[in-house]
Amino acid sequence: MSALPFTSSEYLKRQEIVLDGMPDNSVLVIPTNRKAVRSNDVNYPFRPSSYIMYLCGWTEPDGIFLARKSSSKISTVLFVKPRETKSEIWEGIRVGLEGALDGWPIDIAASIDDLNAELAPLLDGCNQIFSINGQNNELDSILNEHSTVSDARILVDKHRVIKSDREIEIMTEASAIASEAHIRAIGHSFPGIGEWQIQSIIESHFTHSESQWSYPSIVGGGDNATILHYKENNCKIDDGEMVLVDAGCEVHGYASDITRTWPVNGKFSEAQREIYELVLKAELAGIEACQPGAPWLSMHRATSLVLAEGLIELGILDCTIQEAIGEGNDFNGPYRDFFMHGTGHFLGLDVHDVGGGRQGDDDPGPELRHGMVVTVEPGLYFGSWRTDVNIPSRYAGIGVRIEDDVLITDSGPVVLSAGCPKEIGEIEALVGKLR
Ligand SMILES: [Mn+2]
Repeated sequence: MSALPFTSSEYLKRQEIVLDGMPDNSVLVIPTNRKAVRSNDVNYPFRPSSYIMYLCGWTEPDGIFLARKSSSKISTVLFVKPRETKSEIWEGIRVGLEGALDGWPIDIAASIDDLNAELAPLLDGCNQIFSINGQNNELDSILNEHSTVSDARILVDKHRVIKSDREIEIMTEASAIASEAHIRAIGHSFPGIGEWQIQSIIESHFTHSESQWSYPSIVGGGDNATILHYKENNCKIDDGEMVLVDAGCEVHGYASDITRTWPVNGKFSEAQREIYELVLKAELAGIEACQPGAPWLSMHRATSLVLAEGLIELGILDCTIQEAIGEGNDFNGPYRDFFMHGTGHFLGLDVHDVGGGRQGDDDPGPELRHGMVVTVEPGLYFGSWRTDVNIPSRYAGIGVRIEDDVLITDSGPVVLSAGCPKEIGEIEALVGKLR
């Protein structure tokens, strides 16, 4: 038997609710991700498709989940690689057909090696096919020959965005592991530490906790903190500089996503403190805006108002709040020179999870609802290297982002990453103290 993260009945409920959205005599076909070659016979680490994990918990490479609805009845098939000792000696022991049938929430297991022959009778009599194109070329061509293929993601995404109690339990664990990793990184910091050394502290804690990163860790000291998707992690961080760490892990495929920023010498300078306190105030306002029934953009509006007002107070912007926010309240005014990304995104099986528009986009997005998990992550960035805008010398080289993972509930926001310190006093008390 397998040890899947969810009960069989939870998977069956997901299958049922997704197929509820399909017409009678239609079929849902969900391939997993392909293995990707790194060089010669070495592959990149395999990561299964979030959709196949969601629907049946399958994590081996080479899987296709199929669910057919005919006469309002659901039947499911999982195509897997059959057992084969000669390959298993090299690649590891497979679940195989018997194993899949025994441990996974499906009706029938079939060999993926016979896909063409096995698929034909299953597609017979189906008027509509829902699938995800571009994952598996062989599958795509078989399906396209049979009929036009509609995008399966819209059927699944609206359910994936609402998390069950068990999903929340797993995401709470992922947030706790990432919180502890950040605490260790803060506690081991010192002037002159390498960005890569902080990365190794963070990621070794992920591994130690039977987890792994959910996206490549960003560790940016000084000006590197002003590069939003900085990934080199190869500079030393000098005395007097801050470091921004954006790192999260995954548990059973579910992501956490946390950002903290701290001075490597353990003491915020006056200028660093001014920017940090402003971003923290914006983040708290953003979390407070995470209420059920609130429009998607309400978090972004809340953080933006605080940041725009603060930028004026600090003399960085010389205009009215209305001008800072932008003409016609478009939240596209000059405050965006220093806060150029969205306030958050959905979080789940994907770190930028399904469910709707990203904040800062024009898409008004969905309403927040009980069971959704979002990130709240305002920031301010004053890259000394910028040529597009005047960077006040007092703040040059400062980049601050603070990010937490927030569960929307009917009784208000619950911060899943609350174990990770972010108050100035807490951070100053922790830097270097675990060395
Ligand atoms: Mn994020």
